[in-house]
Amino acid sequence: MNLNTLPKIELHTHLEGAAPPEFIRRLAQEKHMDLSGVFDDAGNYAFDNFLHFLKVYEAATAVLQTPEDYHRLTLAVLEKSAANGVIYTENFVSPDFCGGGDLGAWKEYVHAMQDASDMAEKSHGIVLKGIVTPIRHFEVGKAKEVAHCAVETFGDWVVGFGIGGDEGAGKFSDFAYAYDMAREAGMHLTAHAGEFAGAQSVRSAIRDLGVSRIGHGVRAIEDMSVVEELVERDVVLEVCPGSNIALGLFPNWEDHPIARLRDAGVKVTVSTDDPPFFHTTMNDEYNNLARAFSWGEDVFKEINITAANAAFCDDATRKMLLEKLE
Ligand code: ES4
Ligand code: ZN
Repeated sequence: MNLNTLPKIELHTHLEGAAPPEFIRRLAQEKHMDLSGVFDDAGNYAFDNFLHFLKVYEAATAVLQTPEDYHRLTLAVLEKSAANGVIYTENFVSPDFCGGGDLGAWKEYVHAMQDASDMAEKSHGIVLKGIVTPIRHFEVGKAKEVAHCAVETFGDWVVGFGIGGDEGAGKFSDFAYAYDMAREAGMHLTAHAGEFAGAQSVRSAIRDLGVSRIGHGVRAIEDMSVVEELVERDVVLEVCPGSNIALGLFPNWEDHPIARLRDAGVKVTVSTDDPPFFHTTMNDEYNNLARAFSWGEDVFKEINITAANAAFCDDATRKMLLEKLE
């Protein structure tokens, strides 16, 4: 069984978090920017825990300053994804990082990312869509600005809205207004929950924000009534096992709850989150899951069909993806 050539659908990656370290170093060199503290001696991103990860992430992201930088980033990221068999991917993109929340600037960044994704579709046959992400540990007021940027660019490429960042900062109800703006515009909704916060955060994302998908959500396993709620409401989890293991949520692949959630009837999908930060790729995820749970190609096919059906894309794209998975 060669999982590396299997066509894959990925629903949860942060665009900046997928930046190859050599790409960030090169940009820093070109701009004469100091990135001490970002890399270890081997040249990999270095951090001790989740909050430190967010700091290192922001330090690395600081070298990305123009739409042209994001154009290059998008091409570099999609090339790596395509090399892992990914045929469709949704990336979290942030108006806070792209133009500081200014709508005019954000539109230029979206144009650049969309142009790069058109180029990658032609050269590598991979489709990218954007999910606008408010960063939870930035000021709460910022989320409304971000929602405004999201709504004004919602269309063929910007398709979803999904909060990320430190799950310890604020409550979901603080962001309900921003989510209402996105929902009323017709955007698809997801939220990071049940990663560093417990099962109740998953319930709150479903009830207070009305999301159809959850980023991670794996700690739902701590409360079977939340697992049942996921099943009843048909909520899809964007599970990133390698990320969870790298950040110490679970000690190893065998103890990761993805298989137990799936066995309980929860719709699970597989993604990399921030692949170079967590020393993973889609091929690594698939090969590790196959080894840990004796999953065969049939399970991965089912997971990819789930992902295609849960993708925030238009129906023509979904139909094309489902045909490619057959
Ligand atoms: C995240 Cl804001 C952000 N960026 C990258 N990875 C993340 N995980 C959770 N929040
Ligand atoms: Zn994430």
